[in-house]
Amino acid sequence: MIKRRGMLIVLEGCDGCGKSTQARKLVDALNTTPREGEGSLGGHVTHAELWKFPNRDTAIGRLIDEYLQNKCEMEDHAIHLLFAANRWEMVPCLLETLEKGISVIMDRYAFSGLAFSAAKKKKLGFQWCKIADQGLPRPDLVLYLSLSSLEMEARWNKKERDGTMVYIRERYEKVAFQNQVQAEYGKLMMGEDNWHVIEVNNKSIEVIHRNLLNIIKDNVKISTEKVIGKLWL
Ligand code: T5A
Ligand code: NA
Repeated sequence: MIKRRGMLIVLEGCDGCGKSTQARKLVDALNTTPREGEGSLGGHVTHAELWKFPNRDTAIGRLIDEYLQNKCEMEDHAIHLLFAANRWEMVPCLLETLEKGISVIMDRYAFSGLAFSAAKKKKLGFQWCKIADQGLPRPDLVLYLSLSSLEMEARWNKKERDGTMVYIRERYEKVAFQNQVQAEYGKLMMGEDNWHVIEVNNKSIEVIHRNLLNIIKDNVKISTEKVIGKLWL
């Protein structure tokens, strides 16, 4: 039997679209041995881990956390590079994990870095924003959860983080800004064969979950037989 690497699956979308909820459910589903007759992934994915960016637990991540909570200010280019550095510092561990055959469900990645920075009024420039993340491990799948502005805002008011409810809005949680972010994501997904857009308005958590699981199922064999690629190279 061929030893397969793990899959790298990224969830993207605006703030509050349900990435973290879905990421947790996907990891649980992939780690559960399917019962007879249930949608098995054919034994291709037997173990999965949940990862998240920004990773607020590292020294760089703590700076990012302060910035997002409006506890400090940072020049736009500088914070963009910190977000990218926060991904690069995890690359050796990420590659090792995939190599072991463990799949990674990633709650945000370089696409957030680009969409949020490029959406800023003092434009940093789309191409400039891309450079810092060029060469990162390229995801096998990007699952983009698309949510309307109206429903988005309602969700910000009942946000949970690490088991506790958070009522304070973070820096980017403004509708006009998020609309611009969605436009930047639109540019990013153009011509990409590994992106899937999932409309999530008025859909239950369970329905979206099954939708995502089916997409993974359709792609698992082909992904795990290929060498992991390099992003934007
Ligand atoms: N950022 C990030 C950058 O600028 N550059 C970068 O490089 C990176 C990586 C923090 C911010 O950092 C920016 C982007 C962000 O602005 P974050 O920590 O991922 O990023 O924070 P958020 O995206 O804001 O995370 P949220 O927790 O707000 O959003 P999620 O994870 O998309 O949503 P989730 O799952 O927590 O759900 C939100 C609420 O909706 C409910 C949930 O129960 C919860 O209350 N919900 C549903 N309700 C109804 N129907 C459904 N189907 C639902 N699914 C979830
Ligand atoms: Na989240």
